[in-house]
Order: sequence, then structure tokens, then C-alpha cells
Amino acid sequence: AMATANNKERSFIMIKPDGVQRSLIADIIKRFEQKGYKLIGIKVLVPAKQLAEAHYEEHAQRPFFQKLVSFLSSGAVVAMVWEGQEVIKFSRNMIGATNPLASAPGTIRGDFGVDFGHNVIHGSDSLTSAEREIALWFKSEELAQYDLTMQAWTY
Ligand code: 3AN
Repeated sequence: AMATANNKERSFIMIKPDGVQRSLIADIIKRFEQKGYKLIGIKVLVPAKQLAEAHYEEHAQRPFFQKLVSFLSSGAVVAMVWEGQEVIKFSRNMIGATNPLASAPGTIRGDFGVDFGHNVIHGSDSLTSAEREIALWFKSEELAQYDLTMQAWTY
């Protein structure tokens, strides 16, 4: 309902090293932009191992943890914060299932991914993880506050 709509919800979205290496940056950003979400933070970096470990801390006890961490810190990623109504849940839908071969065509992983461990993109799975991940990857002054309303100089 209108009264409870939160168009300031934020999600942490990251194009992983395989997505960057395969030149999928623009295509992925385009999907979020065309849906109507607002990009309020973006940077390119090669994550330090410590940052990758902190990002995936919930998987620390899993057998694939070291592989996951070394993959994430193996190359450049594009770390982003996107804002808008239901952005967390909706971006999970746009991203698709963890296993790219189980992701529906039309989703990012369904369209671009094959390998289970190299699945192109990360998106926060809940409000709690979104808040934790945004704070981990961004300083508050790196997040822009602006609106997308048309200005007089747009065509
Ligand atoms: P998602 O990225 O879909 O939210 P998570 O958070 O369950 O999936 O897992 C984080 C990442 O860990 C996944 N993107 C995937 O690359 C990797 N992963 C998850 N489960 C496994 C597994 N059983 N074996 C290998 N890698 C895994």
C-alpha cells in the first residue's frame, strides 16, 4: 500500500570478477537502471582477502569458503548500492537462483552464468544483510542523495 511503500530501501549489488572479465558491467547496470532503481553508490576495486572473508562471513564454516573468498579477491569487482521500493527482493528475482543452470532465462545468472561458483553477481538476500554489506563496502559519504525527477534541461 502507498502509505507503507519504502522507496528508500537499499541493496548491495556486486558484479563478481567473472562478470567484469566477461564485459557484462554495462549490461547488468542497464537492467537495474531500466527497472527504475536508483544507483547511489558505485566503485571498482580488487577486494582484499580480508574484505572478501568479511563479506562471506556467514559461510565461514562451509567447505567451499576458501574457494569463494579467493575467487572474489582474484580480480576487479563492481560494488554498488541500488535504491528503490522492494529492491532487495526484486533484485534477487532479477539475479536468479544460486545455480546458474537452475536460473530462469531472463534472469542475470540465467542469461549469463553456467558455473555454480562463478555466477556473475551478488545481491543482498535480506534487509539485515543489505545493511551489513553496505556498511562493509561503503562509507556513508560515498552514497549520493539525489532524486531522479526530470530537470528543466533534460530533452
Ligand atoms: P547467493 O549468491 O545466491 O545468495 P549464497 O549466499 O547461498 O548464494 O552463497 C554465496 C556464494 O557461495 C554463491 N554465490 C556461490 O557462488 C557460493 N556457493 C554457495 N553454495 C555453494 C556450494 N554448495 N558449493 C560451492 N559454492 C557455493
